[in-house]
Amino acid sequence: MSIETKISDCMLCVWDCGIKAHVENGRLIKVEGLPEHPVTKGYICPRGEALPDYVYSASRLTKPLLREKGRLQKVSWDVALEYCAEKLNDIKKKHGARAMAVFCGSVGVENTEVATFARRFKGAFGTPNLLSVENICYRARILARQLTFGRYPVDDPEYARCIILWAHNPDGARGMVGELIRKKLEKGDTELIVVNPKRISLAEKAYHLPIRPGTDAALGLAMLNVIINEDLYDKDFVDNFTVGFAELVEHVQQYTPEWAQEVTWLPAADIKNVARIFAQAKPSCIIQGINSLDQHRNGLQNSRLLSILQAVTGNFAVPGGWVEGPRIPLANLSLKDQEDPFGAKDYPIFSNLWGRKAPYGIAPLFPQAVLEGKPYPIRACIVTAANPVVSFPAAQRFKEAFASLDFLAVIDPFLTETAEIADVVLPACTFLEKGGLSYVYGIVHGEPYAMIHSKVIEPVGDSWPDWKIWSELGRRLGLGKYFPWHNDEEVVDAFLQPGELKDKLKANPIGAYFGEKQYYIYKNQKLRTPSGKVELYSQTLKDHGYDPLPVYLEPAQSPLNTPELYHRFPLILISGERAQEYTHTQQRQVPVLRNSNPEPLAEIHPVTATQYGLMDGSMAQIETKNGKIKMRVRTTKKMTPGVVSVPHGWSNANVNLLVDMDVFDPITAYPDFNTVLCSVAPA
Ligand SMILES: Nc1nc2c(c(=O)[nH]1)N[C@H]1C(S)=C(S)[C@@H](COP(=O)(O)OP(=O)(O)OC[C@H]3O[C@@H](n4cnc5c(=O)[nH]c(N)nc54)[C@H](O)[C@@H]3O)O[C@H]1N2
Ligand SMILES: Nc1nc2c(c(=O)[nH]1)N[C@H]1C(S)=C(S)[C@@H](COP(=O)(O)OP(=O)(O)OC[C@H]3O[C@@H](n4cnc5c(=O)[nH]c(N)nc54)[C@H](O)[C@@H]3O)O[C@H]1N2
Ligand code: SF4
Ligand SMILES: [Mo]
Repeated sequence: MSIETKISDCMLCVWDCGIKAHVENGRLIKVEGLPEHPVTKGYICPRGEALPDYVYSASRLTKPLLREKGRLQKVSWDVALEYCAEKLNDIKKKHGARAMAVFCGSVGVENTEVATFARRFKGAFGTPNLLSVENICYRARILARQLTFGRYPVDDPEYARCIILWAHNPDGARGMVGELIRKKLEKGDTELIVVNPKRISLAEKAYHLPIRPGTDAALGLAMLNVIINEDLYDKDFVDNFTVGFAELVEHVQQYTPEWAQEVTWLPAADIKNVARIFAQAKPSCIIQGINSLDQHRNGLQNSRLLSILQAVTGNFAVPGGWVEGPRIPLANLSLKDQEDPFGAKDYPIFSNLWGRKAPYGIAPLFPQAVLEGKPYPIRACIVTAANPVVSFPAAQRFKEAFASLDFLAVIDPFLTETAEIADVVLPACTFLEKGGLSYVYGIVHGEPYAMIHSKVIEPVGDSWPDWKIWSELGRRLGLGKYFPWHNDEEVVDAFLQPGELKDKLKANPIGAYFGEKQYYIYKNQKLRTPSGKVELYSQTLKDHGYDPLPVYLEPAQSPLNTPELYHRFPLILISGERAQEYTHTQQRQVPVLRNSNPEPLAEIHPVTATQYGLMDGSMAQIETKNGKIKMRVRTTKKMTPGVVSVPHGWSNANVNLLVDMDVFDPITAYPDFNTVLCSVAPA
């Protein structure tokens, strides 16, 4: 018997935690954290610990599947790929290359190989249409920060004296950040403020503001009102390094804490206190959650507000504030598009900010392109590393769109709900079954760190690495010259140009830093905004017809905006708080994780539950104007009365059947996953 320990990292989510993988006779038996990893320092979450059960899950795909006589049947790679090539060629002949779209999910955003090969393939095939979860996640905050700072700084909480967890619960979504904050609280070296309709566990030790969902802009504007009128801003920074302060001063006068009290359900006194603590602590750091602020009809402006709060208090590019790191110097393996993807011209800031082109189209417009042929018909799609039939809003319409295509292929290690309706399913191996490159900077935290991730086990069954699937499909379409690679090492070499970083990574199995965080950059260089300074007032937004300074917009569905709807649906639904057992729609098949979190639970305040005839543990029907689902109730005093929090990613009770796409942020096309009016009743 031989047990080997391999050093690698977990690529199930953005953290890329260092791992020690114990392998017995070629089989993964145990995974532990890697204490020597300088960023993750031995941390892994329950999903990381469960990796052996995940890779050997009975529901792994082990052979390609092809739909024959209505049913998906196992076939050889040759048969599956030949079929794909034939169909794709047909569609190209009939409708042009742009009638094919590639759809890439969250794993793809975080995994360089998965995303890059999807992009390279669509370029080689000749379609501009790459759709991505970045159409509903994260890109909006990047844009908001670029519009303000010319670059994308991220939170640097380690040195902060005041942290605001704003629409974010790190215990589910970013476990390591939760640990860091707890350590800092124990040492007494930070204040903690939590802005969340739920009293999350970290809120027990914090100044908690249980805000009405969707009213964060009102809070942010009122905080600015206090900070400016009480002279708590950083005068030196504002005078020397920003533009638009005079306009901001005038603009925020209307947004008093007393006004915000009515809108947010938060006492004016608390708003004032929190503004003072945040401005005076120095350095201060807002840790912004993603869903509830960006995924809103006013999402980009919400994110802009947080940038402005960081800026006027002098917390940009300082240790403990927001800071940017260098970009990893990788070869660009994407191919140039001949035209813009669909939707680009309707969302010009999202698609092309100052010549920085987004590499993808507008995914929320996908059902319209397929079902109505607008702006032109999409007839084929290859979905990789995504499960949009469950994960996207207006799930029913997305499903209808996918089902009505002339050709749908899915590349995934598992038979997802999206794969179940495909013509062809191509089994990808997981990250543990291939070598690759992993790096984290820019996604979640400011550590510019990379690793050549080593292969831990051989691919399960007849699954293949993503690069190989795209390359073999490319070869069958006569596009082989774009895919000259034959193994994992050649692919890593293609990303890493010869040079210092490549040598360092090859010499260090644990990985290496590729640069340092960039503090005080504004002092000796112009920022990459048109003015060269921090833009509190955005002329770019104004030129495009949007508000140059963030304003408050009442949620699209609300007691004030839609009183009739409110009469039928008197509660506010928020969705998608993360659980540490699961990534979105994944891992429900892993027994140890499922035992720990067996079913979706709707969280409701006990008084609200009683009002609607529900008790802890009872089954409820949750209904919105879009549909209904059934789910058990968990009553908790942690939830603000009148608010219902529902997890996402459960196919048997899919909250995205309740969420629609009527409400787009006009700048980013992001849907609204929160602030949906709902009712609850015993099921
Ligand atoms: N375990 C796990 N981790 C993950 C993921 C996963 O699927 N599983 N997904 C990753 C991805 S892709 C993403 S985008 C991130 C998401 O990361 P985040 O968006 O930060 O998600 P959470 O922190 O879980 O949830 C958001 C919190 O906001 C609160 N909230 C809801 N509505 C509002 C509102 O209107 N205002 C305010 N102030 N608060 C509100 C909710 O109560 C909840 O506690 O997580 C990442 N991390
Ligand atoms: N209501 C509501 N809906 C939401 C959210 C919410 O908060 N509320 N959050 C949204 C957000 S922020 C996001 S990012 C999306 C996520 O949406 P998706 O990306 O669609 O969700 P996942 O379930 O993570 O799908 C990833 C798929 O990749 C597969 N996979 C894993 N490893 C590999 C690999 O190496 N190669 C390939 N080819 N496939 C692999 C997994 O098996 C899984 O099927 O969900 C969104 N949906
Ligand atoms: S799933 Fe868990 S162990 Fe894996 S990278 Fe994410 S946080 Fe780390
Ligand atoms: Mo996301």
